[in-house]
Amino acid sequence: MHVTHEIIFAGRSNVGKSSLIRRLTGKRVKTGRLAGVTRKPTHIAFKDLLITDLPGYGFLHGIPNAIQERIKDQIIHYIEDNEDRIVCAVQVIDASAFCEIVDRWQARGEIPVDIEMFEFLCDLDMNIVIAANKTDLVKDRDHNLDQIVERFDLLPPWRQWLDTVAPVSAKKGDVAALTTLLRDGLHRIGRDDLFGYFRM
Ligand SMILES: Nc1nc2c(ncn2[C@@H]2O[C@H](COP(=O)(O)OP(=O)(O)O)[C@@H](O)[C@H]2O)c(=O)[nH]1
Ligand SMILES: [Mg+2]
Repeated sequence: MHVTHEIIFAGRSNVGKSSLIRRLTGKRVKTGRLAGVTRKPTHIAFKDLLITDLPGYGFLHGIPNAIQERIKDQIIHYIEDNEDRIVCAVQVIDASAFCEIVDRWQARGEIPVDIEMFEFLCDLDMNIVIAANKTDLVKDRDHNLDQIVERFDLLPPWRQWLDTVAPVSAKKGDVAALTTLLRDGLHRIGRDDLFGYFRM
């Protein structure tokens, strides 16, 4: 069927993009043999809706900087090329490591790649969902999420952003918050018929 809508999953390598898609849809996306080395977007199709698992961006041990930059450029181009059909951009982060990584980049005077990606998606006026994954590893969840939204320049408390932030754990199968936001997005474009493809 001709693809008219798309939901993309973007995020650093190893944050759990592929695991989340598997939990949400019950379908396995092809993954590279080594974590994070998937260079090309991989897809699942439900009728005219495409689910896209984008390559991981950001530093990854053992992969040269030039290649990492090229992957990031490819992701940006992919999103720009398909902008019109993307109904939701899910930006996946590792809630247990996010703040530390962002602060480390900022201390070096660099823009953290996650923040750069978020701003890029905002500039395109995308419907963005931040999927804060690996919450099973986090002790004080509310505090952690407050710290996370602050780094995205969203005013805490995080519960003010329930339409943007979905705390999840792909590992525990706790993805209802994300399913709800994706279904909301589909409902807004009159596509309740696709609800069934996303599990609670
Ligand atoms: N503790 C924990 N580990 C997770 C979770 N989701 C994914 N992982 C693990 O994180 C690693 C990377 O997951 P993957 O889905 O391949 O990440 P991707 O590179 O973003 O697609 C794997 O070892 C997963 O088992 C989660 O919610 N909690
Ligand atoms: Mg993956």
